[in-house]
Amino acid sequence: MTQSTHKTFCRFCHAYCAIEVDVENDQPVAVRGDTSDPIYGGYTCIKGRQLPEQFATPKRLRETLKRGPGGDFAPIDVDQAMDEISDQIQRIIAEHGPRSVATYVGSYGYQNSAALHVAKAWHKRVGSPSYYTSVTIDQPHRKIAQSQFGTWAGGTHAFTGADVCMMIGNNPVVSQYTPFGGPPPFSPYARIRDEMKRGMKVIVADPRRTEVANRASLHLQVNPAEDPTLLSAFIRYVLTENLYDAQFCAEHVEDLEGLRALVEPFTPSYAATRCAISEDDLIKAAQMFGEAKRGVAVTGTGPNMSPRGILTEHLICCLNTICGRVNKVGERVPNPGVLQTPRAREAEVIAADPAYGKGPWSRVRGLGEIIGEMPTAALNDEILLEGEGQIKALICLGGNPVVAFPDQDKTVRAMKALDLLVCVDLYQSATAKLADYIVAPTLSLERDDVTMLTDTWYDQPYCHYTKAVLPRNPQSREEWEIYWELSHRSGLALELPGGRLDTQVRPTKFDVLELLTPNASVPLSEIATKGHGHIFSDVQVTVSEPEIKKAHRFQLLPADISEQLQAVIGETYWQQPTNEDDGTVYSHLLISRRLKHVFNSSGQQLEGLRKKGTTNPAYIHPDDLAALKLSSGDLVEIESAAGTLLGIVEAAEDIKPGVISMAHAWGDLPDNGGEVRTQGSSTNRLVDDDRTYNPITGMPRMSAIPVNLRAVAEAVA
Ligand SMILES: Nc1nc2c(c(=O)[nH]1)N[C@H]1C(S)=C(S)[C@@H](COP(=O)(O)OP(=O)(O)OC[C@H]3O[C@@H](n4cnc5c(=O)[nH]c(N)nc54)[C@H](O)[C@@H]3O)O[C@H]1N2
Ligand SMILES: Nc1nc2c(c(=O)[nH]1)N[C@H]1C(S)=C(S)[C@@H](COP(=O)(O)OP(=O)(O)OC[C@H]3O[C@@H](n4cnc5c(=O)[nH]c(N)nc54)[C@H](O)[C@@H]3O)O[C@H]1N2
Ligand code: SF4
Ligand SMILES: [Mo]
Repeated sequence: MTQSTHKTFCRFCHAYCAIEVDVENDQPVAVRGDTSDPIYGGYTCIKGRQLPEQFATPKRLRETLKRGPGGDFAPIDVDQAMDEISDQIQRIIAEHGPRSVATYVGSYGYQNSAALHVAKAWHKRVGSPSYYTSVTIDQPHRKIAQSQFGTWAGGTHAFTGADVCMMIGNNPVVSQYTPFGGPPPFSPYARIRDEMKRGMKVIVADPRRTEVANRASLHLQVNPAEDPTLLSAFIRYVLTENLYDAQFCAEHVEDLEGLRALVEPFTPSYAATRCAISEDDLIKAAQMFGEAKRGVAVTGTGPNMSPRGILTEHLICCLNTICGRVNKVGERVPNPGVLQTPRAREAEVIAADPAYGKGPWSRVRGLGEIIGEMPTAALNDEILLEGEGQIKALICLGGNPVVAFPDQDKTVRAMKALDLLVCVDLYQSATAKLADYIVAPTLSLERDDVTMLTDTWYDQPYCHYTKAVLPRNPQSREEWEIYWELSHRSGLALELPGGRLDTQVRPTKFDVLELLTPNASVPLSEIATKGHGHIFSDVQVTVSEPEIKKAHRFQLLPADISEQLQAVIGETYWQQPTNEDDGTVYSHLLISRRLKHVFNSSGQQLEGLRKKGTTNPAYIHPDDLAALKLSSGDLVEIESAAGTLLGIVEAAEDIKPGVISMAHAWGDLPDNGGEVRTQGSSTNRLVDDDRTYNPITGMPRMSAIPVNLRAVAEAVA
């Protein structure tokens, strides 16, 4: 028997915890946190510790499957599959044009450090704009808001060392995710605890008393979808109480007086009533935030899935900026990135440049490219709508549209309408069941990777290059390799930032990653020699005076922000959950959340994780449950204007009355009903995407969905 132990990092989620893996006879047998790692210090979670089961489970695909004429799948040699897929794609491009071939990169595309860039390079090379990712149904509103607001070249305050952090609709203790300025998503609980010990105040605004709210200095248990109200009240408070940075505003901000006038109606008492929180708490929180010197407010998926995501993100930019929460001349940028191309960190505004409205255009709903990608909320329509530009083929890299996309029934129709659906997936997921080919992916432990995605998420210049821990399954392919296979067969060379990818000889992962990081602050070859995670403390950057002052200003009132803020005043969700389109009233608002033991739809297959739950319960306050004459464990039908789902109710004291909290990406194909207790159901059955949606991202209301619920007899299930 051969035995060995390897240092690597976990890629079950994007936290990339440094781990040690024990391997016996080429099989992983145990995973532990690497206590010697300078950032992670030995942290792991229950998901990462299941990598041995993920390797061993018979449910996992070890070879590529092809759908036969009868509809059943049969194994096919991977090279043969690549020949066939390449032929079909070339034929579809010749017949329908390059736009007809699309990629959707889902969350496991992001977990491979080369996938996004190589897929995008292929799309550029063949001239297909049809490049979609999960980001445009995640938190695209943040980047869009920032793009029309302007950014500070010196960066905004980091979490570590700040006096305050306000988190609005994110829960990093469970999700291991926060955008810049929130707790770094690496053992976040320990980070919050340490900073609070030092004196940081933490404010959380969430309709649920979340794991992070439990640790906060102050929890505002707000109504869902009231984030613009809450933030407007905060802005009004810091302006009226003179807690803002007047000097910074005078120099760098446009339209301060206009914003002041617009937030005037959002008095503490009005906002507290709408948010259904105490006025005293709202004032205390606004004061806590305003009186601090360092630290920012951040958001997460909650407000991004709720209506007015761009407005919420914009108001976050406004609040942080008027309080001057940016790195000023002489301050260190805690982590400029190890793999990034170095750029000037001057004390000035990079001018607003809206990341939308320039095309290429979608054929539906007036949508267009956003943040350099086509909007995923329009992908189904682009497949279903006949005519020039119709999408005929889709390569789905580690994503699961059937449970993750808004409007499940439409998604199923779209996936079935494709001439070619290729899924690169570890399992026969709800989506992969509809595929023509399911390609077995190379497992994370079988491949080299570098912490590219998280490069600027750390609060220190940390980087980890890992070599493969296990020998590669020769019948598998990496996500990026699918595009190399296409390039190899068509002779179209892919251009990466550092040069051309050889079409003839299969490149190594290292070759590809090197071509993706040609101007890294530390060369990849040096990072790779470490063999473990390392802080590259020489990567030091300090904010400097601009060499030539350009005097750009932050835009406090770009685009239709004034109109939107005025319209917020007329809203009535807080009085009664109402469907905007026809005024129908409902009893509850259903909000989204994450569960610790799964990563979206991943992990639901593993016995070690199923012990923690085999469904996505509809969590509801016990008083609401009693009023509905329901008990925990009852089967219910939840109904919105768009559809219904079967769910299992569960009493939870931490949910605000009037709210139901339910995780997304559960369940199987919708006609596979009756298995809600063992598979859960998709909350995207309650969402449709062609009535009320964000006019820029196309995202419909995926949280704060007005719903009714009623008991159903078990036999119906
Ligand atoms: N209503 C509602 N809808 C939502 C959300 C919400 O909060 N509410 N959240 C949205 C968000 S933030 C996101 S990111 C999307 C997620 O959308 P997706 O990324 O499309 O969904 P996942 O369930 O993460 O899909 C991951 C797929 O990868 C497969 N997989 C697992 N391991 C591997 C691997 O090693 N390699 C490969 N190639 N595949 C693997 C899994 O089997 C699964 O099918 O959903 C969005 N949808
Ligand atoms: N364990 C685990 N980790 C994950 C995932 C997972 O499925 N499981 N998914 C990953 C993905 S794809 C992403 S994008 C990240 C997301 O990371 P987060 O954004 O931290 O996601 P959540 O934990 O769902 O936190 C969203 C919070 O918003 C609240 N909320 C819902 N609607 C509203 C609203 O209208 N207003 C306010 N203020 N709050 C609201 C919910 O109660 C919830 O607590 O997590 C990632 N990490
Ligand atoms: S938080 Fe858990 S799943 Fe995510 S990288 Fe760390 S160990 Fe893996
Ligand atoms: Mo996400």
